[in-house]
Amino acid sequence: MKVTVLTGGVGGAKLVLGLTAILPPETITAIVNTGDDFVHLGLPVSPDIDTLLYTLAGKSDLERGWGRGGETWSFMAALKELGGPAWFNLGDGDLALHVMRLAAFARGEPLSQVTAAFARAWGIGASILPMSDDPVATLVDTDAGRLTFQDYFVGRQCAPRLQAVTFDGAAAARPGPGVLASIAEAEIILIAPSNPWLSVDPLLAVPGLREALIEATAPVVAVSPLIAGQAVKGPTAKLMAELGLPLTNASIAAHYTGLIDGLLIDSGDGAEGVDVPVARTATLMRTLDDRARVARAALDFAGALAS
Ligand code: FO1
Repeated sequence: MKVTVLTGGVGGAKLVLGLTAILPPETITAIVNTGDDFVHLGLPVSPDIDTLLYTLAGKSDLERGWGRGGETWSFMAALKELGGPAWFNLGDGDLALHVMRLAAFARGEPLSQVTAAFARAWGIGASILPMSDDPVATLVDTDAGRLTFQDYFVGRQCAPRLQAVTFDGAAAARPGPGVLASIAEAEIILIAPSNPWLSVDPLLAVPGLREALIEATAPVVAVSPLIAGQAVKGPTAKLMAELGLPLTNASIAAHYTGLIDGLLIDSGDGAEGVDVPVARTATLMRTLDDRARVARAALDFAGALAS
């Protein structure tokens, strides 16, 4: 059973972890958003890839949702003494990923290769594929102007009113190694409960990805990021309101129209206006059991759709 998941952010990582609890990790491929990536103090940071690496390696900080558990911050303390930028926190352990990526890039190695090396070093069996090895930068048009993703998300804590999201470099980006094959060969394809506009759209903006999903023989099931019209974490609901979209599963289904065969929604939610089949489970993922349950429900739903 080959399962391919399109994922970004913390919610996506939770679903992938749930999948690894119920399937052999080697059968799972995660195609990961790189639109959040940026260079900070000369260091290449890939937040969604790193969040997934930490989560699957059991190294993530469960409170923060990003970065390492048990992290120390002596680098940041020293940086602040020197008047360096304090708005984006680089933990002492986290720095190792960015430095190793920088060294890999200096050797001409692409993001996909160094990511696979990290996964191997941490004994991660699932395949973690960047959506592209080419640079794609999510830019957010707001009432405070056009912002880079991390400036919007971290620097300004998603406060500015969002008007549009664009993906600089997407038109010239090629799908990363293995990405199109993992969609074509999948028996089930899942879209994780990531922010559709900020974390999934960058993936769909890479030429060839959207088409591959449409042509895929596998059923495509999206897990709604909304529960009772709210997002579990992050700016999804605020962003939808600013885009003038109802905070409903119908808006999520409409966003994925033509791409998905089904939408997995929370047990307590309605499906009015959802134009694809729905299945329900308690989609809030706090514990590993929760993650496994949502993963199981998504796989069972996809299986039912396939038959
Ligand atoms: N998020 C924050 O809210 N504050 C931070 O200082 C911060 C630092 C950081 C460092 C490395 C990394 O991989 C992620 C980091 N994040 C931080 C989270 C990051 O902005 C988000 O995880 C994604 O970009 C959106 O999912």
